[in-house]
Amino acid sequence: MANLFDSTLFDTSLFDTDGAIYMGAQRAPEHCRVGLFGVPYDGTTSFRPGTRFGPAAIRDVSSGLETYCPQLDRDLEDLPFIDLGAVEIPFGAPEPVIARVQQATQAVLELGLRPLMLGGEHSISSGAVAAVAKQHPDLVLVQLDAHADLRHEWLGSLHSHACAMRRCLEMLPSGDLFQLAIRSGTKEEFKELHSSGRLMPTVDALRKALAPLKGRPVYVTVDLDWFDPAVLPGTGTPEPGGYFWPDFADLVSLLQEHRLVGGDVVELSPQLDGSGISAVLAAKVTRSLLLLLGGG
Ligand SMILES: [Mn+2]
Repeated sequence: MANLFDSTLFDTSLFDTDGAIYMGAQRAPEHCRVGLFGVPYDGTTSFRPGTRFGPAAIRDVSSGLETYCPQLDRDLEDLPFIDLGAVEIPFGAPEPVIARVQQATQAVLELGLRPLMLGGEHSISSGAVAAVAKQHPDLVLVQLDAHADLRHEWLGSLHSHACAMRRCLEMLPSGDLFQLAIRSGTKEEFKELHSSGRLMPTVDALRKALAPLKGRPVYVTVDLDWFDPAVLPGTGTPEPGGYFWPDFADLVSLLQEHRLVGGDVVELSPQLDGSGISAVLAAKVTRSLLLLLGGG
């Protein structure tokens, strides 16, 4: 496997730098604030696989975007960030993959960088959240998703992507999880969403809930199926009735007022969308999160 790093600062065997790089990124961690990495894994995907191709597709199309974000009035060219490539993972069962993700995220944190992970399926998030919550025990978690992902197990696996948030919650000492505008799940999951007070029906509701937590470290996990299938058809479990760019932009404004310390963008399955617009949307979400992570 190729290794382009010239760094003695960390274990470079954790990452593979074959393939494209996200626009504007560096390959050396010196002077960087944010560490981007991909996890090309779709081992538990229940309906339509293909998220293993997500990180590469996001990088490929990123060069078609501007580096400047008018909403944030920030430019990626002014933000030194590293694209570490893909985490080297074994295919098959999720447990060793999640352990590897935790190890890789830990390495990114030890470099003094804020991690941004590109999936891959949603089950990988618990590995990243575990590492970030170890550094920030008061971490607050915000989830964008069509699905509640609160199952204890699914098809015999504790680490199916349908259990992603259940596993993340176990890694979150504060228990402060906010689930934004979830629109699909079991009756039991919705009962829990309501009784726990974690379901935020709108960005405005989230704004109010986060207001007293200002200053706390925040991690945002973006399952791209939160967006409407009309604008993001390239995902394995599409769910009609979703959201659009202005809704995400509203969230970006909200996150600007908070201390974002990590995040992920998961569940892009680029081969399910021949037009390629899903990957472009995912790359733009990535740009917003990079700029938020690098900004405050
Ligand atoms: Mn989902």
